[in-house]
Amino acid sequence: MKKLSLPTVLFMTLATVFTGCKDQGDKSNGALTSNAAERVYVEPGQYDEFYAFLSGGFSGQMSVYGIPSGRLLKVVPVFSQDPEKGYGYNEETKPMLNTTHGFIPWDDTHHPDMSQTNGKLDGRWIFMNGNNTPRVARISLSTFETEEIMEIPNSAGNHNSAFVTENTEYVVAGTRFSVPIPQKDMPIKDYKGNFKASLSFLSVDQDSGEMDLSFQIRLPGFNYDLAHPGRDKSHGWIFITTYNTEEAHTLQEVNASQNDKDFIAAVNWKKAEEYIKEGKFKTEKAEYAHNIFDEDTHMATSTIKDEVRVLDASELPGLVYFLPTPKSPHGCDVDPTGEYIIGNGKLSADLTVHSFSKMLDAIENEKFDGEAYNIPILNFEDVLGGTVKQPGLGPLHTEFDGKGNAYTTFFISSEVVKWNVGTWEVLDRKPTYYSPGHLSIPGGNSQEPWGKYVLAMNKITKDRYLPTGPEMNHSAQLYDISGEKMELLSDFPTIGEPHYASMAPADLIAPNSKKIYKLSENKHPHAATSPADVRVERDGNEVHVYMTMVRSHLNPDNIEGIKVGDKVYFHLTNLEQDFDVPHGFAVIGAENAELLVMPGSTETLVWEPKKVGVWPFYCTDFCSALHQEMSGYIRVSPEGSNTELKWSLGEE
Ligand SMILES: [Cu+2]
Repeated sequence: MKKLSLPTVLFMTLATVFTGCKDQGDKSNGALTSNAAERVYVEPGQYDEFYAFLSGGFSGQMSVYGIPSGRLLKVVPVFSQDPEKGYGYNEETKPMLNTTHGFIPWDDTHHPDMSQTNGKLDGRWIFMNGNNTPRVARISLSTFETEEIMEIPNSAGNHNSAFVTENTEYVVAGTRFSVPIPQKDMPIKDYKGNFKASLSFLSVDQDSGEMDLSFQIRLPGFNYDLAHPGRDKSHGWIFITTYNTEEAHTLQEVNASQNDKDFIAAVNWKKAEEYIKEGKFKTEKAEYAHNIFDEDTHMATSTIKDEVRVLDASELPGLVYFLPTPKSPHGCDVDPTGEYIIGNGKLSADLTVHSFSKMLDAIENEKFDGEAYNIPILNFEDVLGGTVKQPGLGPLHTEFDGKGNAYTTFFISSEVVKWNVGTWEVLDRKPTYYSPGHLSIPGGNSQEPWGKYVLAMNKITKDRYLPTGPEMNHSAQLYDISGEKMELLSDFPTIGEPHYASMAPADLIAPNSKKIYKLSENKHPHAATSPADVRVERDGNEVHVYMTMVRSHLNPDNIEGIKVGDKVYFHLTNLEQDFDVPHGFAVIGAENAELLVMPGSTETLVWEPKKVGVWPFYCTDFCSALHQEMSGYIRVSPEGSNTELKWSLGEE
């Protein structure tokens, strides 16, 4: 066994001490003031002031909460199949989960980021990463549906993603793990110097939101963790934390913690655009899927693309610089002015803050302290903007309130610490229950935060709720940060493992929320928008049922002439034109899920009956007083029988 380094031993010891529960805090709810309840209470019929969009971590989805109440408003399926909504099970959305590895019905979501205009949140879309099979999704904040998924080639572990630049020019996605590029069969021990990393720039169409993989930057074979685009004065740059600059391929917990400092990579993407214009890229073969949900037809298509433009940072001067940052930095956060870049060194006693203007000055005067793979390393002292001395243990992430303060989560010492940007003085600290990862302030990673609340997303819940077996749902905690001191207001359980959350004022989102899909605009090729369109058609052993749904019947509700061995496509159109009247559809023995069809739209469920009989189907979503009557029968005859194909509604 190799010798453990001192910082690692220290980290492990502290982890044991601090991730215990109860004994370190007050067993009460931790709220300081008696009116905390009033401040999170939203009266029946009243609305929350903010939306919070939380990644679902290993659930693969995004959950939407109201803040300050902590009420769960919706779970939006993104990378995982969702039987509740039929997402990834119905014929329309299956192509959304297509990749070059095949149909991948799950992923690990980490960082939702909202579109911005002039450095301010604009409430149009949320972009979010799939960590495992590298992908970036775009979710509409009008329909609250996933409209697009782009696979990221030459990447492995798309953790460092998805980050939106100041005018949503790009969504930036970096690889966590370095790998052979292109992938090939080679010994793992030959990692060092041979594995490489990619940073992808997905351009965004400003009308449709559609993404395109514009180019990639090839980087040395370190691990790339988190990033933030510059803003205001640093617009045009993106800052990315690295770890494992040791390029270790085994026992990383020891071998990737040897160097005193890793790096923040400062990437000049405006320079990258110039290089692209000058043709300094290589076009490389790389297959990746691009999946789009069409707004008019409500059907997704998956296209496999096969090329990417690559800029090599080791060959193109001025593209990337390394800022030495102690010690295995995790979060990388940029303050609202764009001047300060905060490196949250997981194993570091202090928080290191780099200065953007000092960085530019150091670059101009070539104050370099060596290079890594031909990329200049800037001198630590020359770029240092400030140090927050011993603010806590295990810093992970920082956000800003727009009033000159920063808030950092400390995983090991389980707390949120408020400090001043500029004097670097610690102003306040409050415990979290327990071990927070990210935190979020509405607009807290933009030029214009709404510094009223901070939400800490805790990894460990332990004794905060009634026990629910060996696992407790992760917990979020809401703090009021409008005053000088933070005040803990409430706890609420979350879904999966929320990493980051994007929060925004309700006024920015709610007015644009879609109420219905207009039936007159339904362009689904299998829609039945009137009784005249209702029919059943056979084509060999494929049967297509064109069915409508309206309170409180399915049309047709009697179908005969189906045989064992048939493949039945139920195309359901919801004729309702009222807000919040979806109808569901389920049929016995279906191997997929239900359908949940929104007003005015069409969805398709495939059913392969295996047993002879007369089988019921029904509406799953309680829609009217006569919802229980919203059902029908389908008769399945033996294979080869000559039962006549017929369908009806209301015939005796
Ligand atoms: Cu119904």
